[in-house]
Amino acid sequence: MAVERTFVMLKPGVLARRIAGEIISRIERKGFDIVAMKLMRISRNLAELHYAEHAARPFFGELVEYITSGPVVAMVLEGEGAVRMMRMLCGSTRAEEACPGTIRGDYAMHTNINIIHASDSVESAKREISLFFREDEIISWPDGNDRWI
Ligand code: FUP
Repeated sequence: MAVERTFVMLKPGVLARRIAGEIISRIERKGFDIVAMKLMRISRNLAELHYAEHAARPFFGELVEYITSGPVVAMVLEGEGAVRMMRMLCGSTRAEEACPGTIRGDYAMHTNINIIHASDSVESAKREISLFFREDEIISWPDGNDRWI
């Protein structure tokens, strides 16, 4: 399977609940390479660009308000089939449909504050990564990095 990059964001509720470490731990345990990560407060403009596809939806205002309400952790993950793999780890968008064992299934009660974002395709990932990171902020893991474990 091809190595892909995906964009992941831990939403403000994660930082507010002090569970960022737990969520990042699940991502690490699964085996992704974290190739970029930053704590940031996103602007309204960036939030609107990121969620542009939902601009006409009734929940858009609330979504932008939530995502800009406090710090987020933005990440780029790399791995074989990383886009689909990370979506599986997150679970369904809708809180009531997210299976136990997934991040949303285990941590989210409400769809509108569903804890985590992960790109839904390789194309979305490219667009989202370029909104949040400069190319020189993304690192490559050296071959043979496992010798330090
Ligand atoms: P996902 O790709 O799983 O994040 O899902 P969507 O792109 O469909 O939705 C993006 C965000 O919009 C969700 F994370 C939460 C919010 N949303 C709602 O608040 N209500 C909805 O009915 C659907 C999405």
